[in-house]
Amino acid sequence: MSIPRMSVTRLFVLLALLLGATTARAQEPIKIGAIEILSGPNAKYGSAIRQGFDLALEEVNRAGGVRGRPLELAYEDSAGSKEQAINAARQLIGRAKVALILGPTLSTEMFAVGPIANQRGVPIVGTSTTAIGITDIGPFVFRTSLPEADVIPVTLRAARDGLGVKRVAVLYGRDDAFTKSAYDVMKAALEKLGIEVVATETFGAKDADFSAQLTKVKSLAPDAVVVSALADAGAGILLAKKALGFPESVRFIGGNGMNSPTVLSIAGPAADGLLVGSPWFVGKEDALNVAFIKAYREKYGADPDQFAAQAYDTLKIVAAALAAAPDLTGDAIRQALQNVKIEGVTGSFAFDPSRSPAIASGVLVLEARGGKFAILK
Ligand code: 1QQ
Repeated sequence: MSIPRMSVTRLFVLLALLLGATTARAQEPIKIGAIEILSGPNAKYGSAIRQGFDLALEEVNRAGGVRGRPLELAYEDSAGSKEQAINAARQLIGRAKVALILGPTLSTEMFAVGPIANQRGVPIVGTSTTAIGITDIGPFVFRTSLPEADVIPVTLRAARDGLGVKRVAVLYGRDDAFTKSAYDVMKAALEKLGIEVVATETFGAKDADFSAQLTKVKSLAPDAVVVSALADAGAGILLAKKALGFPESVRFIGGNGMNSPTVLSIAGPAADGLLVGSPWFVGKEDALNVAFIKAYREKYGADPDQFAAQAYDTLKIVAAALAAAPDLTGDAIRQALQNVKIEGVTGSFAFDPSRSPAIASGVLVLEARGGKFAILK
């Protein structure tokens, strides 16, 4: 049987159209969302996180994307407000229909947003949420950041054993979930280590004057001052202690909020001697980290910080889970996250059964000197 000429042409057109449609469908992006603080004082954290995500996203897409499709990341700015974070989650889940949410930046925000994502069955992965109880929100809530409970005891032990710290004062922010939770961790760790607490002082989220608390602390002559604060308050406390003439031998010891290099740039020489614990350090010499630092410097013209490094790893963790999941339902992604194992710039990574990092052994104690963090010797 002979096929008329026109029909053959039509057949080709039809085939080409079909093929085109199939390819377009195959290349439709997989959409995920991120809720981060991209404006306001705590944008120091959120913009570092965004840069880490964007670099990893570029690498994932350059290597062919996920399931043969590009990965697309939609940002929502929470500006550090719970209400804005909640609206962002509703927008990402309800309208953008994302497969998964990254963030939010602060534990305080996760306690507001996590229950919504969890209730809607959308996995949510915090990269910087370190408070106690984050993953207790529900089975769809994950975090890749080491909880303060794993980090602070290591920092305080190093201060006791390496620097002879025996008597401390504690200063913490009383109205943020992270600063309060880290205080609870500090209190318990100090007790366990047999370090005496000579005073416990607090401050509010908007406070900028810490001289009353620090004047009292100075009069008690502690060996060190343990501080649970976000970056601006942390830097303000360091500036105030310098202005009040604290002896340089009195160490200030911070939690995760003070791991941002912006604390050092705001406080200047007043930050010298500050101790923090971190799962990552810019000078880590393994091949993955060296390549990360190089790519980050090329893209942004600056060094990454811990928050960017954790975000970079998290995007890779999430891409691996999205690739491994049998389908892209929330439940399949949740289970795939639970089984993911990768080598990242912060070390080997897997989630423990309660969805926090399984490996907590890589804590490094860092000391600020001349505007930079270095490993405490
Ligand atoms: C938290 C934190 C902050 C310091 C993240 C930026 O650890 O809110 O849990």
